[in-house]
Amino acid sequence: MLIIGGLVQSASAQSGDLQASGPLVRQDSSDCGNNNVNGSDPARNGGLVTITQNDAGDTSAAVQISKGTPNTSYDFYWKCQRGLGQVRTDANGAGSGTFGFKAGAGATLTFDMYPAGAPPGNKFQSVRLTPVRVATQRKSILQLNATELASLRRGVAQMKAWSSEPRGSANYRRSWIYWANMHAYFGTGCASASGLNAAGMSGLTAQAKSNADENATWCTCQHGTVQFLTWHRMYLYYFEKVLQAASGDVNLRLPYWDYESNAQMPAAYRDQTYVNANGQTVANPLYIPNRQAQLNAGTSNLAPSVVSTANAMQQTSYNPFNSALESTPHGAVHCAVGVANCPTGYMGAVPAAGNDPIFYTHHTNIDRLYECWLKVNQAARLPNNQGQLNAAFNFIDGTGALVTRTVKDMLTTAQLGYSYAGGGGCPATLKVRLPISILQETPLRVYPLAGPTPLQRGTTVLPLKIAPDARKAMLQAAPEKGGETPRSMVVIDGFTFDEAPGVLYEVYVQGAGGKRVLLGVINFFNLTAPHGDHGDMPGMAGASDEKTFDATDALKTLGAGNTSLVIEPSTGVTGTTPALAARQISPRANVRFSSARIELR
Ligand SMILES: [Cu+2]
Repeated sequence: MLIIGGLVQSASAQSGDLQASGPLVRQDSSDCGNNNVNGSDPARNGGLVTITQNDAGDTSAAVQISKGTPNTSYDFYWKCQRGLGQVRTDANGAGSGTFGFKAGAGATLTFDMYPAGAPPGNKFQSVRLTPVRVATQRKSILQLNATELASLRRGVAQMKAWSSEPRGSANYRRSWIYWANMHAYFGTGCASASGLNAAGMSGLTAQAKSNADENATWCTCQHGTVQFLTWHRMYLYYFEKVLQAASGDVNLRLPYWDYESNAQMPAAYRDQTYVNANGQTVANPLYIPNRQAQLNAGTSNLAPSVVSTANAMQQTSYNPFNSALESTPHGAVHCAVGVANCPTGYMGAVPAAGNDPIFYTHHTNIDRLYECWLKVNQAARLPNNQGQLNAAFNFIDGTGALVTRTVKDMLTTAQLGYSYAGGGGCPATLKVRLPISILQETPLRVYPLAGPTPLQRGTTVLPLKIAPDARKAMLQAAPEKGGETPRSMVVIDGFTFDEAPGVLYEVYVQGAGGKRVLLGVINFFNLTAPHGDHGDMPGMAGASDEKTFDATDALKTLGAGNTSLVIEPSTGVTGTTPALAARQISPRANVRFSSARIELR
């Protein structure tokens, strides 16, 4: 840990660090040990202190004020020892700061906090905080031992039970339905309730915000924006805190589903019952029936195109990586897990997805892949746009209190005190593809391939009519790239349909003798996301973003002969055929795109 001028530069919680967390209570005085401070009345709690400590006693205290006096500087004290620094509140009475100091490892700590002059009625005392050793590593779902899996089930079951607590209560804010609704929901103020008519939505009802906390937190998920990765990292951090509180296990960490290594739905989520600690067979809270049937039965796996990280991992800067990872595997996995692809329930529709326990395991894997990619060169790869970094989002902490946090305070796993277990490792595609040259901002050359094109209900084959000299240019070193061979990117623009097709589309380059190389897969998950401030999502018809695939290696492999672009429907799971997938497509779907081209970058 690096401590500079009292501010902790990198409060990195390694595995085996000591941690403690507790409320700041509005109370004028107490003894040095804060022996008469009681944190059990949420109405008197104005903030939270979180302690992280190593065995040498290097200690960081992260302070979050949630209900202070607006626009006020509070002096924060290690009680009866010394001042640690100041925290300034904003117009809403919220503020945060992190302070480093040296203390006895595992010794009980107490703090107090008040503005200059110590005015009565505006002073806060911490509860007694005794740091204890906690697990900090998120592991693969396949690596959890029986105790860890039992904690996970207990936590999810408790959050589901809290869904019937009174609206506006701290427990309701920690409930399963509240957290699903924080992501998005069907109903007033989010996505049109007509989405509930799609297949696989049994068990869900239209929702509506009913109080200030719900207004501040519901339907705040970020999709199709640069905050996709940053917001979901923050959301998972607080979901994990709530899950720890619900399970009563501070060592519980979110597991991830590494589907690129094992594409079968994990048994922990697939089994309808399990045998609990008392030997009783009981319902498994991680199972729901609202998933693609063969996946949920364990008889099919996610398709290789759906779980591939290859397109994302070759990106070299944040924005393109963020959108590539959001598309595949993120969106593709969502669609493949939904009962009949996007926009069906629960996973195939943004407003329903957070109701499926596998959602959090899926997103923890997305966060892990983000971390793998960042590790290559974190300083260069973290987002650095000030507008993005200063954006603030609202969440609910482990006690059920509303918190407002900025992106820059929750950007890295070091700031957040967790890491990923080494076991699963990072995708091989990350190692194979590196180092790779930076893609040109603007293409060196553009070769048009097709204008407006309707897709067949089966396989669409588009001959790549590229002049011989253009072909040569594609596979040749370019002076503009300092002698490197440019990347050949296939760009398909203006994908649209009249009715959701209920399939994914795999994109291939096909060479002589029908030999194919997969470029990637197109999914329509984001078309189910609520849009901006308009509240209701548009009808299911609509244009999706342009789709870009790197065809460099495919064109190299298949040579300069006659090649075609092949676009083929897929259900996203194994054990089926394009013909069977095509039968799922509505005759009214009319899927089409407006143009296709190859860009040399
Ligand atoms: Cu998602």
